[in-house]
Amino acid sequence: MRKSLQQQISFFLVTGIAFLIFLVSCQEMPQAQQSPSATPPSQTDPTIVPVQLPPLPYNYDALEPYIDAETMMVHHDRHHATYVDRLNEAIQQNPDLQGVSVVTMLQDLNRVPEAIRTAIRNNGGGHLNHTMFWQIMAPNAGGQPTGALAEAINSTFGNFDTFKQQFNQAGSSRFGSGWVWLVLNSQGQLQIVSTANQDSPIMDGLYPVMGNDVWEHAYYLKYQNRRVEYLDNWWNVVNWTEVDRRFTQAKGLQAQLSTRRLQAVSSQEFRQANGTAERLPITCAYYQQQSPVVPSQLFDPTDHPL
Ligand code: MN3
Repeated sequence: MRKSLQQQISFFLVTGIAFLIFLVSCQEMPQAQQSPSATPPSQTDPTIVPVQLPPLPYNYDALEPYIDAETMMVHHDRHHATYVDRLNEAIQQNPDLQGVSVVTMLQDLNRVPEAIRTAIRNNGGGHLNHTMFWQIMAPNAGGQPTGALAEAINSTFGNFDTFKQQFNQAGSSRFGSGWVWLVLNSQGQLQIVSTANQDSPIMDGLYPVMGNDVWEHAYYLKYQNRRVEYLDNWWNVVNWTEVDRRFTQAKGLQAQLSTRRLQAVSSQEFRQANGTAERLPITCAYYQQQSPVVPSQLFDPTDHPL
């Protein structure tokens, strides 16, 4: 009887241990099977890093009272962060695009696979536009530009006040969400344009010297529906030092390039000349070889961290 009890205990112990081993092995097996294939190649390549959200170069409340701290926090930490997250998600769907700059992709969206084209347009544009936006604002800023930029504004628009008036008019008349811009065009001239949603001027071969975000998320908490008041107050936070740096860089680079190469960006010429290129499968190497329409040096490398 005692022996039988010992046999039963031994039996249960052995069975229990065996069952535990079985359970543990069942849990480890899928991991062991998944690890080589479940990790995307990009995560094992240390040279490929996702697009990063650039830090705000000042405190949330630095632009008070013209732009409130809560708006800056939500705008940077949530809206811009979401553009970055969704941009990375889109790029991960097509590993061949990893390492291709946002600027390069936006310059000819037809070469981006159709399945992620809209995502790249909206979130790549959103990332690029906001990266510039934080830099061209600063505390204790405002006033007027000086030097070559002031001269160019005066010669193009007559005087600074007229320029501001036309810029604000373009911003207030943009229906729905979008941006208003001062750009340098392919002829090296300043021009005011506005774009819908997160479209970037570089999609039309225009260099964004400065731009104001007229999405409601940029002003609604403080100004509600009063976009005109926001547009007026925004001039108090314009960082002319940075805007002037962008203008000087754009002018210098533009001067180095032939007019033809610049004009090709905004015209249909490129697509016509390249025929069916946009239907070819895209690869990183292909893209870099076949898309030299505008040298990436035209754009500020800090605009496109990729
Ligand atoms: Mn915004």
